Amino acid sequence: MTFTRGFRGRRARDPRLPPGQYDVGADWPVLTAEATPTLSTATWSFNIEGLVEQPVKWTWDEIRALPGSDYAGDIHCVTTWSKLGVSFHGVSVDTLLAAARPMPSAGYVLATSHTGYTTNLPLADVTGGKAWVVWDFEGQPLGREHGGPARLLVPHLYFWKSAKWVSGLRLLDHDEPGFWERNGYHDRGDPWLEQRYQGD
Ligand SMILES: Nc1nc2c(c(=O)[nH]1)N[C@H]1C(S)=C(S)[C@@H](COP(=O)(O)O)O[C@H]1N2
Ligand SMILES: [Mo]
Repeated sequence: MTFTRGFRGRRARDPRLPPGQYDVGADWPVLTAEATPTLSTATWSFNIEGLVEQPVKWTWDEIRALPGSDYAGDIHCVTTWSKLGVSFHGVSVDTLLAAARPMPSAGYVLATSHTGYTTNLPLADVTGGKAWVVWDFEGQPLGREHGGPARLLVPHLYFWKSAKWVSGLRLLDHDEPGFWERNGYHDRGDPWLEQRYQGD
C-alpha cells in the first residue's frame, strides 16, 4: 500500500514531545519575569547553604575548574514550546552537592538567582544526574537573556525550574514555594504528567 502525503494527513507526532507541547524549532523564546541583569564573572558566585555539612561558595573560575558535564536532550516550557535535541555544558549538581554534603534532613532545595527569582524542587529532582549548572549552549557561552553567565538546568521538569542567573541552592527540610509556584504554577512541574498549574 502506498501513502501519499495528503493521504497520510498530519505528520506523526514526535515522541519526544510531552502532551500539549509543540516543537519550537530553531527559535528559543525568552521568558523573564525580571529585568535581564548584566552580571560580571569577576564578581559572580554560586553557593550551597542551608542543611549541609559544609556550606560552599564557588567563584566563576572555581566552578569552571570542576569536572564538567554535558546535557543533550530536550527542554519544555509550560507555555507549550519544547526545544528538541539541544546541548548544554556545565557541572552536574551532584558534583556541587558532593562538596557541600547535604544533611539527612534535607529533602528540598530552593534555587535562588542573582536577580531574586526563586524556584523550589525536591532534592531528588536535582540529584542522580538530572540537574546541572550550565554556562555553554551548543558550544557557545550562554546568552545573557537565557541566564548567562550561568543558569540552573533541570530538563526533566518544565523550564521555569531552570533558574536563570542562578546564585545558589538552599537545602531545606520542607518545601518552600518559589516565585512562579506562589503565583499558581504547579509545585513540581513534570511535563509528561502535564503538571502546569496548581491542581493539575
Ligand atoms: N531568573 C529567572 N529564571 C527563570 C525565569 C525568570 O523569569 N527569571 N523564567 C523561567 C521560565 S518560566 C522559563 S520557561 C525559562 C525560560 O528560559 P529562556 O528565557 O532561556 O527560554 O526560564 C525560567 N527561569
Ligand atoms: Mo516558562
